[in-house]
Amino acid sequence: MQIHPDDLLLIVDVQNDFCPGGALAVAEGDAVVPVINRLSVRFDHVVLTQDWHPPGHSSFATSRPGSAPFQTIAMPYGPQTLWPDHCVQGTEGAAFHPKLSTDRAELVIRKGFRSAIDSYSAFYENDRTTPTGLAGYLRERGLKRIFMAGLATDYCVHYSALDARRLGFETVVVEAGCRAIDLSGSLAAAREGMAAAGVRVVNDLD
Ligand code: VGL
Ligand code: ZN
Repeated sequence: MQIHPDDLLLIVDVQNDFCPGGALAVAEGDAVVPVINRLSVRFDHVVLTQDWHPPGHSSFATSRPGSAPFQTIAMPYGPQTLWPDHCVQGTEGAAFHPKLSTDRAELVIRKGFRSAIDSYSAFYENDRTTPTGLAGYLRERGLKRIFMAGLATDYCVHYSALDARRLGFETVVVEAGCRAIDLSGSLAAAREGMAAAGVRVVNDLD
């Protein structure tokens, strides 16, 4: 696939807590780093997202006595998976992987910083209506096609890709630069959902 000057690479949540040894480690999460570094030099526009929760965030199982991580609970905006405490603002776990090239990023979108609401997507919080501002940024800059990679395929990449399509962006997910949490079939469901929404899922860019 030909990369154009007005294409964007969106690098999703490549943070220590999603890598081996981290609080919500994704299997082989750190394997995306060299792939993404190789991809990012080919784009004129690079944006990073950073999961950025206050201590005691409502998506943390520890904020609800009697609940356990990976359990699903009802929130006012719908079902929500509870997670181990992760990506707490200002901690090492919330920092980008030390080998991730971040210098060329023109914007870092932080998300999940409202205590009462989780945020998987780079565009909207989990209520699907509170925007992060990314769509406005991309529109004002005239960027229309988004390539995505990062962590995790079945959560933040998946939700970002669906929202990107809903907002009318051409969307390509590069799977070589992604790894999944895969909770009870969530990876297969994410792949199906992305295909149905018109997201192009490719293994790698040649
Ligand atoms: C993510 C679960 C909780 C992700 C973030 O980046 O995919 N998953 N917070
Ligand atoms: Zn999170």
